[in-house]
Amino acid sequence: MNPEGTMNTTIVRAACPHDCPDTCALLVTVKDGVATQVHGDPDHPTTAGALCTKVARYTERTYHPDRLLHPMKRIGKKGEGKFVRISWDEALDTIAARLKAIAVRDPRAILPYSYAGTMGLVQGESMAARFFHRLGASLLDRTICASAGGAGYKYTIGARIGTDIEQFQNARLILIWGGNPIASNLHLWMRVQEAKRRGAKLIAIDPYRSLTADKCHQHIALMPGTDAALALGMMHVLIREDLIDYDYIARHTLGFEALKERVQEWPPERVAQVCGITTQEIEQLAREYGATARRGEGAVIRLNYGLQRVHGGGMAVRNIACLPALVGAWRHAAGGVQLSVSDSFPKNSQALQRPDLMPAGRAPRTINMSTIGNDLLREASPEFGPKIEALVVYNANPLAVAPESPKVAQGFAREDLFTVVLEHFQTDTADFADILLPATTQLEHVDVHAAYGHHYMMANNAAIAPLGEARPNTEIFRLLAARMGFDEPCFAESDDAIAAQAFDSRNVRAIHFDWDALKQKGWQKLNMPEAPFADGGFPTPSGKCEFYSERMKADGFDPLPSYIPPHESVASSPELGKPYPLAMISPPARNFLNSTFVNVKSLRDTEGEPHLDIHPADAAVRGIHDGDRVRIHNERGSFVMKARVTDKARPGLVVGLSIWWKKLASDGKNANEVTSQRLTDMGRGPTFYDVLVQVEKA
Ligand SMILES: Nc1nc2c(c(=O)[nH]1)N[C@H]1C(S)=C(S)[C@@H](COP(=O)(O)OP(=O)(O)OC[C@H]3O[C@@H](n4cnc5c(=O)[nH]c(N)nc54)[C@H](O)[C@@H]3O)O[C@H]1N2
Ligand SMILES: Nc1nc2c(c(=O)[nH]1)N[C@H]1C(S)=C(S)[C@@H](COP(=O)(O)OP(=O)(O)OC[C@H]3O[C@@H](n4cnc5c(=O)[nH]c(N)nc54)[C@H](O)[C@@H]3O)O[C@H]1N2
Ligand SMILES: [Mo]
Repeated sequence: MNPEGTMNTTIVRAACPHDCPDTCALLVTVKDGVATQVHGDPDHPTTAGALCTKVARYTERTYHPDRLLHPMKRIGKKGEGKFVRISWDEALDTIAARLKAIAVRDPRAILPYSYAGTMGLVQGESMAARFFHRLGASLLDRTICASAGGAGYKYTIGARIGTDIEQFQNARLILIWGGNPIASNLHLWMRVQEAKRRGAKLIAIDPYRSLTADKCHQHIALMPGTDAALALGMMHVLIREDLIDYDYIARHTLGFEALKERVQEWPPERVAQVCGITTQEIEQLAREYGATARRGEGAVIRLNYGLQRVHGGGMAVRNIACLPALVGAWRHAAGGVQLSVSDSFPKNSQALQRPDLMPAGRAPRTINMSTIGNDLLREASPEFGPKIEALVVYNANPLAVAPESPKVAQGFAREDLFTVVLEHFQTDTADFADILLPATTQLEHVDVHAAYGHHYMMANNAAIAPLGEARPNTEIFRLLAARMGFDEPCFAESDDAIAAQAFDSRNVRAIHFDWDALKQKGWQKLNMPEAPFADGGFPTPSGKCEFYSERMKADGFDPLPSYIPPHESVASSPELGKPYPLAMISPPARNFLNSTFVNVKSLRDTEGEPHLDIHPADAAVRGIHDGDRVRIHNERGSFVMKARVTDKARPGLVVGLSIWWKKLASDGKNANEVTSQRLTDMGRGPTFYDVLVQVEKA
């Protein structure tokens, strides 16, 4: 209350920190120091005043009774989740002492483990990265989400730059390929719907009739992991039927003649066989796509990451990224393809993360986050380097999200492993911590954001004071750095000082970047051309869209578009297909954000309990009825879900929307019990959707 006895109400400009393409502009209502509501900023063009159901409930998460509010140390067994409160001094002294003792022997035995719990450039990888670089810790290869597709896209296009979301309403044909924007990219979906109202046709390409596929005019339900073949088939038909743009091809592409020869091998009949769809679907798709571009109308592909979580995921994205150049779709601002636009932002990673602080003279060791299960169980060896002795986890929940969870849990349970977890909540991973530290949420700290689904630099002002004794990630690493004796000036920088270095304002795209101004306004659009490749200018070595890639050849890949079958499918691994005949995918649930929000009761209640969608034919032969509890299993493990018998899952496929907290499931397990640690063709990514299982009544 102010002296007059009325409430002090302010509106604070913030940004949504979550791993989602939309990176919304938020307006936080604060009454007497308490955040009471979070709204989408109506003035920010892509947020347009709308928020998803999760972030609309942000205050429920922030003030959740289970928030971690003070440091704790473990008293029970690893994984049991029993802790007692300790002081910050005791926590930091303990951590510094343990890390110092290990670093004296070999700092590479220490591993940071983080991902995108927050996408903030400050609370993500700034002070933390500086700390681990200076320490000489192992580097983490952050592959768990998008590295396969990113690699495939870059071979073809050069960088993750693509069609502006603000153009999608102007398209006439929209292919939603391996994505479910109603759940995972709501603000793109709003524009896609506007395009639909204006007469656009929407086609979903997805093994599952997702919420989005259900709302499209057409749904092509191919088998998981076969998209590369579909793109080859489309190119075959486009070239055969002369639906291509010779002028664009001649001026802005490389390797057309070789591509033409390659796609001869992929007539629709072969593609139909591989993908489990009809030749008509392939021909009609190619014809509509080619004809739309030929008419000079926007033919756009929203390509998402769902399709690259399989063995050939990198190649699939690479092939699809060839399509717009072949038909000249890039000429139209509402044509082309958007996978991610993250490379549009001139991020100043050097200043934020200071890789120059790494000790000279010894090559760093890199650990792939997607194989953490195996790597925690490895002994020291000349190839591997030292055994992992300490793990510092922040912005991530590997126990729930990393593949082959039984191995991950076994690794985290090692008695000789020292584990620190920085968290908001006592997650599945936190249960394994030796020291558990309370971190602030987005409402309690400062940050600056790039996006991967729009072109705005975003500011996040702190709306409220930290709850309890929670501290920002940056502050925790600042204090640890002091205890380790790191005295470089960068370890004393404030969060505002770090944010002010986030973008390179000498770069023409971020020429307007000024941290103080951004904090005031909340957002600022990058200076980007309306149609990024209308006149070519691809950021590849040749400056062209590379149908043929010399770099791929040098990296040991087929330099032309090809098809790499799944590690596990009935067709590609018939031996495995006998005991485990069903393909399983576990894509995002609408009410969760990966494993974040699973502990918010209202959202969990909306999602129901963990369920598995199975086709009526597959259910019938197993005697499974709707609502039965079923056990899903393979050689790696098993877990239980409630069956939903529905033709949303195509025959041969089961779908378990994810990612549940293991401890909030009836059997303490989730879909990652059965996923594998095998990697993608490119980018060393995980293959979450490349899994064979059997399902039976529990
Ligand atoms: N609500 C919500 N939003 C999210 C997330 C979340 O967990 N919940 N996660 C965020 C994160 S981290 C990411 S990376 C993004 C994007 O995450 P994506 O992985 O792109 O997820 P979705 O948009 O759900 O789209 C995945 C779709 O791909 C389909 N799919 C699976 N395998 C294949 C395949 O082999 N081929 C094809 N064509 N389709 C396939 C699935 O059935 C699903 O409908 O979403 C972000 N947004
Ligand atoms: N089976 C299956 N597994 C998957 C996927 C799938 O589709 N299926 N998707 C994969 C994908 S695309 C991704 S991106 C990964 C996601 O994996 P993660 O990046 O690990 O994502 P989350 O599960 O959301 O966990 C993030 C954690 O960070 C915490 N956090 C948030 N902000 C802060 C902060 O400021 N400080 C600290 N210290 N902590 C914070 C949150 O509380 C949360 O527990 O999962 C992958 N795993
Ligand atoms: Mo992701």
